[in-house]
Amino acid sequence: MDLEAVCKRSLVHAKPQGLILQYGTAGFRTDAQHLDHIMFRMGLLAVLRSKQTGSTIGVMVTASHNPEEDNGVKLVDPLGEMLAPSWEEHATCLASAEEQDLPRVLAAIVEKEAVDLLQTAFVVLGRDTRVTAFRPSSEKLSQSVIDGVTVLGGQFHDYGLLTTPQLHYMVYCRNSGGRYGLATVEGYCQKLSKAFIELTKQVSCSGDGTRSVKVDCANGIGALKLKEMAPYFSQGLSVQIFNDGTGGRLNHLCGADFVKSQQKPPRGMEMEPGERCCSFDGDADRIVYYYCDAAGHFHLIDGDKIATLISSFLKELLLEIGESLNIGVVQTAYANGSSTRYLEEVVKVPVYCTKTGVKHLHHKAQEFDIGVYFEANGHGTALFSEAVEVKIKRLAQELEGEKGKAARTLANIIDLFNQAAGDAISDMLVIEAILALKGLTVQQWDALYVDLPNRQLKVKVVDRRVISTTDAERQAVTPPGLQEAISDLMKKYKLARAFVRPSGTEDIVRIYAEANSQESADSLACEVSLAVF
Ligand code: 16G
Ligand code: ZN
Repeated sequence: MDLEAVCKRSLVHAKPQGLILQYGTAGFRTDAQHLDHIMFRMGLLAVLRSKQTGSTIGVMVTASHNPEEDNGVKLVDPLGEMLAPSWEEHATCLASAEEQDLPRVLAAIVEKEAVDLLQTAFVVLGRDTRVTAFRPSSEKLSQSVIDGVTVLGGQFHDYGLLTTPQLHYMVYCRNSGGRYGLATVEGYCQKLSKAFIELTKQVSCSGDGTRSVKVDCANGIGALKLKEMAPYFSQGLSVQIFNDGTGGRLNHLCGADFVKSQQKPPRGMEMEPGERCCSFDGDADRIVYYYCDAAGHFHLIDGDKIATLISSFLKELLLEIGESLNIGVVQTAYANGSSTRYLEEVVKVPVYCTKTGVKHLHHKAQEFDIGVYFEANGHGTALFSEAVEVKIKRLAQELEGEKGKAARTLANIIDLFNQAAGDAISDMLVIEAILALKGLTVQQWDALYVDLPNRQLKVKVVDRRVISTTDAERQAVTPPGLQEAISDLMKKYKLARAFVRPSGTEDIVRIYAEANSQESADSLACEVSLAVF
């Protein structure tokens, strides 16, 4: 490791003195002006992680649903997963080191993680479409990552524009020795589209014709990648793209985060009653569906209802095949109480709750033969153990009749999921396939259960770290007395549930409350927010 060269090069990407940023729930994310040194250093860190694991590591430049002037970066581990927690700490240390401390911090990571410096390193990069007039864009920031990679002698492949889940997919493919798929955009499009067309072929046989869906792409990378992919699956589904980036600003009044938090349609979407519409977020790793009814009322179908549709379908298929596999659904505290009850009592699947943040859900979902995880905000996927995948694919060839048909459906569903990360394009195709196969309208899907009225609030406090939680963020541990206060408030309302947690992405505290009426949910949230001060 040529530390002298690193230090010299680092001066080109000098860290503003005193600036401390943390590797948060989804990497570093802040105003793009403050990120150049972070990018360079994440290039360095990716090389060390690659040398340590002997695998390809990914670096994604994106700030997802944040405003356009922000940017961010996250590292992707060998199996396409989020970076391991101990390395998140290294990322924070490296990002916070003043120039003169850089050699010491790098050497400490090498020693602590027993990095073999003689190993070769390979890093792949992807980036979203952020281009801003006065701030460094994703393209420029990617160059800084590359600078960090090369100064440590790492090799790289820059995929350029990719959705976040596409980059996760590429990393997984490259490290699975081709088992998972071809590590190219073409390979991704082909794998998913082939599975989707196989699935929907059965539907056209029953005379349903081509389906269509309206997609709000948040003026982001999703628009580009969906346009690129649409021709591959056009015989099964036609997509009408809105907010494709040609007229509006990224994530501005549109996208999955806006639709979910505002509970209203995105700007620019033309909705006819009963039409299926969906929104991606800025880097296309989240999706929510919605429609408006004949009276013009807006209905949101969030990650919880997506998880319900998917897990009931998988359960039905297993029943038809006659296989009893261990299936589990993973949610966070934000999951609507009605969804949890429906999953447990009607679908009859065990439901688990983890802390917010994809890595926690993903990790838990890996414990099952089939693990379905979704955050209410629309990030999620399904994971199938390798043994299950092999078995189902064998059964798909061996079994005949209805059992064989169900096994082949499941085999294609497995291929249609992006098992490396929640993926708006892949999830959309899974949902469209399931709705088509089951002959469900969007209203019928929505009617599976009725969400409990709920309210989310955020409050600014002097130091959000005074609030700590346990039981997957459902109980406050500190400050003393807070949990007792919340529990007392909940007793005043029917079907009430409330919790507070410090945000992992913003300097605020979030409050969630649900109850049997909107008025109750609203006042419970309000009362809890007062208890936080
Ligand atoms: C990040 C997480 C998302 C989580 C959100 C919570 C990933 C890829 N993204 O966007 O899963 O829901 O943070 O934000 O992990 P909060 O901590 O501010 O509530
Ligand atoms: Zn995102």
